[in-house]
Amino acid sequence: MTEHCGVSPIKRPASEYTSATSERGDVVRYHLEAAEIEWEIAPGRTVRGYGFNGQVPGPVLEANQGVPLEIEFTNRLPEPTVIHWHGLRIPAAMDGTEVVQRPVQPGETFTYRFTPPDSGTFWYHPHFNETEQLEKGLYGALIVRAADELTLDGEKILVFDDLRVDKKGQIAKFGGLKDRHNGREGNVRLINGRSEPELTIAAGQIERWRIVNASSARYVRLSLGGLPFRIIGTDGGLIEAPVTTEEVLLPAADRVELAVGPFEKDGDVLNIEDLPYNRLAGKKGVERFGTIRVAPRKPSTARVPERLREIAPLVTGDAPVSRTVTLGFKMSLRRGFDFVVNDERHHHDQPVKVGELQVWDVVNATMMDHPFHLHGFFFQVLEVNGKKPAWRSLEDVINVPPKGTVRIAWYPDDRPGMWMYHCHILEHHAAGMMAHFEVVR
Ligand SMILES: [Cu+2]
Repeated sequence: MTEHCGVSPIKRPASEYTSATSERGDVVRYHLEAAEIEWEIAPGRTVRGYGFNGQVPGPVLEANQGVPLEIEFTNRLPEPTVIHWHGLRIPAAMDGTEVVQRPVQPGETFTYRFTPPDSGTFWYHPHFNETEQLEKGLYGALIVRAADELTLDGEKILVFDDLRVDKKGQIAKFGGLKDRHNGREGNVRLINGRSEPELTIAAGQIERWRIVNASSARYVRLSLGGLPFRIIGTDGGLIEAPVTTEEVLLPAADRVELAVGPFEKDGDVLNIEDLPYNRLAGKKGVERFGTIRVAPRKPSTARVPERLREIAPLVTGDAPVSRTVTLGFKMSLRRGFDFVVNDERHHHDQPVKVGELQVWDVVNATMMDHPFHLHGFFFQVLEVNGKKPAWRSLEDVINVPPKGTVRIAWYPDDRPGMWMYHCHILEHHAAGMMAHFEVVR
């Protein structure tokens, strides 16, 4: 059973559309509407925010690998917006950024059409005035399921966020240069739009938890009561083998899939915590996102396989670095400072050719962490500061440590058009730490 704020896809006869059939069935259709809402962050406590279909997070969009999706989007906000499908390897024209489409104006409707090629945990969010629109609540999870999906005793889809609430109990105004520098972190921690909720899991059972960090800037160093859990997936779906750990770091925009449990004792309460992490933008202590209450024991049929998937390495041995991307910081007379890529705000990078393997060194020339996000393509991490990662995975977000270098490899398959990469601390992206580039045939 999946626990989330469920909505059913709007089913219409396939004959209304030309591309309405596929090997695995009809097109799945959704309607999304962005509008101002009263967002209840805790019982009896509301803030004026933005929501999709009247809720935060927006509805979980359920999709099947290889089955076309159509999302008819209507903008009822008082400002333009555009929706980015974070992590999905879809055509450039559907990527939902201002470089591939005219923003959807108030009152307008735009229909996104694409076929998700990969199973995994993805999310959707605006790619216009993000520092305001995401903070106000515009985000949601998009789950793509494989035909032979790994199912455990249960599933939870958990979108983490932090919100800064002011003395009047409303979403705080943007904090100027300090927020522009550090990224906005909040004083209220949310799971699925609610402040510190209690989740339940039956003793003896193992659940699949799909987690998205939708925070503007916060790095969540996740702990579940200090007890071990297994990482089974990351941005681009399952990893090759489960990894047992007691904590996992989720930079802003990152995703992780966990096998959680079994817990032994009915009635136990564990904290879902964000452990201290110093990303050199103000240190925080241990902060609670929610709790887990262990419910009465239930039988378990879950089995987490020792092998989850094979991921073919993109690079074996030494491969020449084809590009260096430098994330930097620069003083500015007009704006105080800028965040830049290769010395430039909103950098226009060189094109990339379809079929030509890319090996990029992403260099962090600054004194703080930056989560690097590539649109539309997964990459494999070859090295972090010269060291091979402990396991192979497909990623679209990776933390680049201060004064550090992350070497990634990715393969531009035949999806020409304009793409982008940027820091996913939304304030840094807005301050210029982004680039667009063309994939050409
Ligand atoms: Cu950054």
